[in-house]
Amino acid sequence: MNRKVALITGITGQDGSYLAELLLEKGYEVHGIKRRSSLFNTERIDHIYEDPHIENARFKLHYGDLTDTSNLTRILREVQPDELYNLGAQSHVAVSFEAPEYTADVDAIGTLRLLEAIRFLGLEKKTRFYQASTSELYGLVQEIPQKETTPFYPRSPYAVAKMYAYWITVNYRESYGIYACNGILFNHESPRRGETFVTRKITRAIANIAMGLEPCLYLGNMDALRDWGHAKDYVRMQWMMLQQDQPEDFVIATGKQISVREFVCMSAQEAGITLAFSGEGVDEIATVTAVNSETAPGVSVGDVIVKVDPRYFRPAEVETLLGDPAKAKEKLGWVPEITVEEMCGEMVASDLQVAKQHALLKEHGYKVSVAKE
Ligand code: NDP
Ligand code: GDR
Repeated sequence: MNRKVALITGITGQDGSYLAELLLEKGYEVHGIKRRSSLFNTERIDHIYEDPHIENARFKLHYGDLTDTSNLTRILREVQPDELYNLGAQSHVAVSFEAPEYTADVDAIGTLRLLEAIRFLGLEKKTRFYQASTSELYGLVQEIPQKETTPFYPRSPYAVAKMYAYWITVNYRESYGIYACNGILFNHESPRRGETFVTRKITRAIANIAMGLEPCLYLGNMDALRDWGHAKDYVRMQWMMLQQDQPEDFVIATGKQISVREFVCMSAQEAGITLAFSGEGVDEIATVTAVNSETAPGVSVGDVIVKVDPRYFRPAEVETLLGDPAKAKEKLGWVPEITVEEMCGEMVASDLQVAKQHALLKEHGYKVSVAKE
């Protein structure tokens, strides 16, 4: 049978899990690279896992790491992918200030390692390459909204590493004729988003606060503006980019932006909590002004449930990002289908479900620990 073969780095992450689902639905054989970890780290893909003993299994995992050249080359030689999606990365901007060298190794040189493996194995004409580029490349924005031609001005070790990855992808396309493209993706979220990114941190904390499991959410810069979309819409576009006749780079965004503060209000509202913000800078707080006691039994009017903690400020901040997805719409017919309001609703509902289970356990005397950064 002649089915397409895809290899995904970062398959255990948010995007990797949605992309793997999409490709399996499309009939691909999907291979993924997962890191060795002392605990299972496959929660996001357990529902699509196939026992390797099953004949003709279409979903296969390989141990690997973007810092390990020989391992990546061996996996590529074994899998011989038609499409290679490089989604693996140390993807947290704030963490990249703490671990800049590691971030550069994984996010910048890791990309080079994959492109070199394609070349070394003579797969230039076979393997199409997708690079997970980012709106963080625009950093200190030079133009509003940002499109494919907007100059870059990265503002973190993460963004600088991703800038190398962006250009090495372009360079290998131009130098060796590899079908390689960059998706310049603006922030995208989902119930599977990592718990330390701001949207998920907010929806998870609001759910826990609503159920009386924690008292307060601590945030950094609440003025930051982001163009937030849904990961499901964005992985569809990753696949579409590799199906064109010619490789090109595309901005993927919704074209709308809201602030972190607005996302907090939206999430609280989803849980039946109305908030009023007061104070400025590090003294800003959010107080409950109305509450539906059925949906948020753990909260009362007058409670202060959001505060600022300067610990979450970054050495250099990206204040505002707003994408222009016109090229993606024009050339590929791509438009996002899920609004930020719908996405927020889905995330809060999912986190409330977990919080309710935890509250029930607590009520019956079981110890419940709510992991936080
Ligand atoms: P996640 O952080 O959810 O997933 C990152 C993945 O990379 C995980 O599977 C992780 O493994 C893996 N990984 C981390 N370090 C290594 C390593 N050294 N070797 C191999 N794998 C590694 O990110 P997202 O799914 O949100 O994002 C996917 C990609 O898109 C990333 O490259 C990110 O930088 C980029 N991006 C994301 C955007 C977003 O808003 N989500 C926007 C623009 C770009 P493990 O599970 O073991 O930690
Ligand atoms: P970002 O996402 O840095 O845009 O990178 P994140 O959700 O971490 O931050 C968005 C904005 O919110 C502000 N913020 C906080 N952020 C976090 N994480 N925690 C807080 O407590 C907090 N308070 C305020 C941040 O300062 C920032 O301005 C994401 C990642 O997925 C990258 O991999 C990807 O490339 C970009 O999106 C596009």
